[in-house]
Parts: sequence; structure tokens; C-alpha cells
Amino acid sequence: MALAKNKFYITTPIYYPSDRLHIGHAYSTVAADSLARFYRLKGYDVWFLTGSDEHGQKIERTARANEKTPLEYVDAIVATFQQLWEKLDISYNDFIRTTQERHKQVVQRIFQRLYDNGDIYKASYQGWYCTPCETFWTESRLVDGKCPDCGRPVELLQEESYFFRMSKYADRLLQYIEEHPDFIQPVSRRNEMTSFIKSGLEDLCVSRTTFNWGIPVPFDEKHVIYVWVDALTNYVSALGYGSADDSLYQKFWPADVHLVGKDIVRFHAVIWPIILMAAGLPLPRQIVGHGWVLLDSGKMSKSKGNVVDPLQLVEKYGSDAIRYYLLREIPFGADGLYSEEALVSRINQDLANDLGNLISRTMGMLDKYFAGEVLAPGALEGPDEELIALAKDTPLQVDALMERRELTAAVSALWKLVSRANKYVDETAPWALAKDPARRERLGTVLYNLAETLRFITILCGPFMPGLPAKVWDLLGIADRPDLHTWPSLTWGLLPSGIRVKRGPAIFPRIDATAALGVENR
Ligand code: ME8
Repeated sequence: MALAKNKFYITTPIYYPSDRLHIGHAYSTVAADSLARFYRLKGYDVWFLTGSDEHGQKIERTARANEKTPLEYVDAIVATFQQLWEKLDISYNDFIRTTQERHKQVVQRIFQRLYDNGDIYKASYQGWYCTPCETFWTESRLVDGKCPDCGRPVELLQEESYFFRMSKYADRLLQYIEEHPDFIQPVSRRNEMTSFIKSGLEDLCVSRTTFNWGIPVPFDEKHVIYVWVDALTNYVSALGYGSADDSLYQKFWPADVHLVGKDIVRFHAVIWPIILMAAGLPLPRQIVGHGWVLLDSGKMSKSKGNVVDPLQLVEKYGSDAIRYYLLREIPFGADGLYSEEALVSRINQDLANDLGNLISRTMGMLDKYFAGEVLAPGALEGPDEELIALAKDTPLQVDALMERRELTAAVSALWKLVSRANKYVDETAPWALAKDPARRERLGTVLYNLAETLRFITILCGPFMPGLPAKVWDLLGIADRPDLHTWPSLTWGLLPSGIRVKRGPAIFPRIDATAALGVENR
């Protein structure tokens, strides 16, 4: 019997189609995609979900301001999401829209179940609502009368509403968090959540009557279901939970990682687990809260006019470069600053100088000295052992760091191997060996070691820069050897001798910073 493969289910937040996405949203999705691709590389059966969160008062108002129906409005914006993900090489398996019938049914079913179990009750609500954040606040949590999350004005709500007995589950959730130290990552976010829960959970208002753009409460159609309850349910509705074919749910739930920005960890680490507990479903294994991509001028916002459009950046610099930059420059888990200057400098330094040169020097020397042929390696000498040891160890390091969700550190570990290989070129000076016919075998060994190191680097770069491998395999002459592109093939020495490499155009051309950034940016 074939062994069942390990499974890995990862999700991104489903973004609001109230506006086009900016570089911060792209950051979340790129990070999730890199994890998804990494686990695929390791042979896991991966399910990667993204989508759009289309209901709620914010969308309804934005659509009206644009003189469109909500659905017309979101249809156009969701198309731009999908276009962006295609350009950024996002390998999602499914895209869920909360306006889809498959989603609505599951939300209603779960809501009904919570009601039937006595965890949802009707009462009159009086309190404050932040529409941009779609969040309820009690008076005591407001800061200077404004939303404590985004600082914008809140609106007084007085409605008859349904409430969810969150308070009843607070102790169970705290205990769960304590017993599962990896549940909320990084640790700083876990601590924030524990103190948030300890400060007292109030029952959550989970329905609204003052607007229509949402999923009706199944037993009281005057009410629409609170948009966060609707949105969070996407993670199981997309798997067909409770439907005639729930095979994806059976296979992939519970999720292995819900990757989200730190601003919405609270919804994922408090409200969502309690909904699941109340519905009798297993909890996700992990919520990873990453930091924010900030600009010199602060957080990106339309009103400040400082929104960075990822689509334009991809057109200008390419998907691999943008992905690399985001993962490398913003320390994963913490906040980091975005600037186009830093992006160009990373491209020129890390990609053009370090990796690009390693590739072109290796191919160039093989071409020049051996007409492109990779010779079988001979005895090891000098720095060979050190290079090989690092090449063998790097997959282990990258693996351990990815398991700990330390994406930036994983990319840095990989770049240590790139640097070590460049240093190896300087140490072994193949151009000097080439002058001495007696050292031909040594030259062959040095170039074999470089080509094999490059194979390791390329395999490990794939999850972060998915466009790169095909280009390198073509240059290395092993495009038709998929067995040499895999995780299990990260065994030193599998690169066969006798293959023919070729020179090609620079994979990462240097960017002329003055031209790229323009005068106003300098
Ligand atoms: O919150 N830096 O959607 P949203 C890093 N629909 N990440 C950023 C960012 C920045 N400057 N700005 C946004 C919602 N993000 C809900 C989610 S999930 C069931 C429902 C990312 O369109 C980050 O992941 O406001 C953040 O959590 C998400 O976009 C918010 O996207």
C-alpha cells in the first residue's frame, strides 16, 4: 500500500475588495506562497487557499460611492487580485469568494448550529463600530473616542442583534493556547493574545440589521451575519465542509497555517477558534502573525496617497526580484520599511552581484575551459570540503527555519551558501588553474563543485523565486532531468558529469539606479 503523503494546508487572509491591493497585501500572499511551495518541494500534499472577503458595510458603502452595485464593484476589483497573483507567481489551489453559494451555505449552517446549541442569543446592542476595520468596540476600549486599532472615528450603533457567547469559551481557549505553544506565532503575538483574553472576553455581536450586503441569518432574515464570522468561515467552506463532497475538508482540515498580518491575529486567534470550539470542529494548528510593511511616511493609506502598487513593481523589476526583496528585507514577524531604493540595491547586490555573477561565472568558465562540459570531479583539495559541507548543511538549515516560520532567516541562510560559493571561486582561482595543463583535473573538480552547488542553490531558491529554476536548469543542461530538481536530490554529487552547460543572458541584469528611481526619488 502506498504511504499517504503528509499534508499541509495554508491560507492567506481573504482581502477586502474595497480597493486594489498594495504591496503590504502582496507581502502576506508571497510569504504564504513561499511556504506552500516549500512544502510541495518537500513532497507534502499541499492545499493553498486565498480569496476575497466581499460582504460588509465598508464594501456596500464603497460600491455606492462608486455608483455600482456591491457585486458589480467587487467583481471588477477581484479580477485585479487574480491578475496580481498571476503576475507574482502565486500558486494557490483555490480562490474563495465569500459571495459564492458554496460559502454562504456553510456560513449559514455553522451559524444555525451555534444557535441551536444555545451559543447565539438575541439582545439589544448599544456600542461603537469601526467600519473600516469592521469591528465592534465597547466604550472602555476606545482611545480618545476613536478606534483603538486604526485611530479612525467610530459610529454609535443601537440595534437588536444576535450575540455569540464568546465569554463562555475564554478559559478553554486560554488552556488550549497554553497547551499548544506553537498555536500562535511569533511568541510576542501569543503574549498579546493571552493578555487580551485575560482582560476579559465579552460576548460578540454577530448580526446587523442596518444594511443588507451580507449573508442572512438563516432563522431571522432581517439580520445579516457579522462580516468577520462570515469571512473566517472561508477556511472551511472552501474545503466543502458539510457539503455532499467534503473530501477536501476530510483531507486537509485542520489548517496547518493561517498566515495573517498582525492587525488581524486577534480575529484568528480568538474569535475563529471559539467559533470552531462551539461548532465542535478541530482548531487550526497555527496562526502566524507577520509584521507590517511600512513606508517612511508611515502605514500605507489611500488618503495619504502613499500606496505602493505591486503590479507596477512587478512590471518594472519582475516577480522573483520583488518576492526576494520582500522576504529578505522585511524581517519576518517584525515590521520593516519598504523603499524602492532598497529594492534596487537588493537587486543589484544580492541578485545581480551575488547570485547572478555566480551563475554567469560558473557557466562562462565551463564554456571557456571545457567547451561547456562538466567533468567528473577528482580528489578534493583546499576549500572543497568546506564548500561541500555547507552545501549539504544548507537544506537542513533552511528546512529548520521554514518549520519555525523564520522566512527571512531561511533566505539569509541560503545566501550564505551563495557567498561561500563566490568566495570559493576567488580562493580556487580557476583562471590561474586554466593556465597550467597539469591542473586540468583540478580545474574540472572546481567547476564541478560550483555547478553542483548551483544546483543546490537553485532547488532551494524555488519556493522564494519560482521563476529562477527553469532558467538555471536550462543553462546547466538539466532541464530534462526533473529528478535532479527535487528535495530528495539534495544529495551531493548527483549532478552527472558529461552534461553540457551554456552561457546565457544575465538572469538578474543590474538596474541603473538613477534611471530606475528617477530624480524625484533621489
Ligand atoms: O483584514 N503590511 O482584509 P484586508 C503587511 N478581509 N501586511 C499588510 C499590510 C501592510 N502594510 N496591509 C495589509 C482583512 N496587509 C479581512 C481579512 S481573513 C478571514 C479576513 C495584509 O484587505 C495583512 O495580512 O484589510 C493584513 O492582515 C491583511 O493584509 C488585511 O487585508
